Amino acid sequence: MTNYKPSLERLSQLITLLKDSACRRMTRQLLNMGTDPTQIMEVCQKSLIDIGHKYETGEYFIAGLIMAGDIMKQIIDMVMPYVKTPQVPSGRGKVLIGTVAGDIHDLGKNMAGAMLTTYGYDVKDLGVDVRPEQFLEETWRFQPHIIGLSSLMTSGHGALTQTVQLIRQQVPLEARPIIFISGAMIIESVKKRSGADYVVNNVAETVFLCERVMLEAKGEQNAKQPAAK
Ligand code: B12
Repeated sequence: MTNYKPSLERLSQLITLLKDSACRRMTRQLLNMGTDPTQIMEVCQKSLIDIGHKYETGEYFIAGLIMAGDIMKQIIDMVMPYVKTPQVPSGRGKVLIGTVAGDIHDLGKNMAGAMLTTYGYDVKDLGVDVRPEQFLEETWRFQPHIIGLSSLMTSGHGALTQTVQLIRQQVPLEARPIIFISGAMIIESVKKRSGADYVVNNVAETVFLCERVMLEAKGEQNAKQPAAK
């Protein structure tokens, strides 16, 4: 068997070839070498997009998607403990997340949830196949600052739009959460049509935007407070 030097490029090839034990070995080697865990996750995400294309073109079947999901989950589990926990206090903001109705893809959502928890956010995860009414109910109960909706399939865009619009219609302006949408098939036009505030494409972007939203919210709160005498 050829011995390859550990590299992100090789990991990507191994994922695309669905070699699960070799992927685990390579991930372990990369982590031991001090590779940035978020870089490993980005490589995985890209490789899974390639696998999606192979499924579309008939090179891989549903079993390929299942194996890819399984490999991704194993790599996330190995990598997460290596994500450096910043020195942040807890209770930085409340984030409600879930995958929209009709969709059971959850790896990206779980990754985003784990990362936000690490960064001190209070995350409530509603799971997968979540109806718009469930998101609304939990918005009343949990009162999130941010809602993150995951939708990996084009067929889920209707549910995404319904969810955003239901929350927009029912929640009064002063309590209105910022809504993020995310997933493989989401493009800017979907954001416009749905009425969501932001599209996020990866976990780094998600954390960055949450920080920005919370800073802006705090700024507004301070502006409303009477100046100290
Ligand atoms: C793995 C996989 C599966 C696994 C999912 C396992 C799991 N537990 O999630 C299984 C096998 C179950 C599956 C099933 C199906 N799948 Co599938 N799947 C994929 C695949 C290959 C990878 C998805 C993935 O996990 N990516 C890795 C993660 C980390 O990336 P991500 O989801 O993009 O998430 C990142 C960001 O978007 C963001 N993010 C994501 N979610 C969230 C949420 C929040 C709150 C935040 C803040 C951020 C955030 O952060 C993440 C990390 O950076 C994609 C291909 C692709 N292009 O993505 C197809 C894909 C999504 N699947 C597809 C299809 C067609 C199906 C099936 C219909 C197949 C079938 N015939 O049954 C079923 C659908 C079942 C259903 N009703 O939901 C199509 C959808 C095509 C379309 N136009 O709609 C795709 C695009 C493949 C393709 N190119 O054809 N699938």
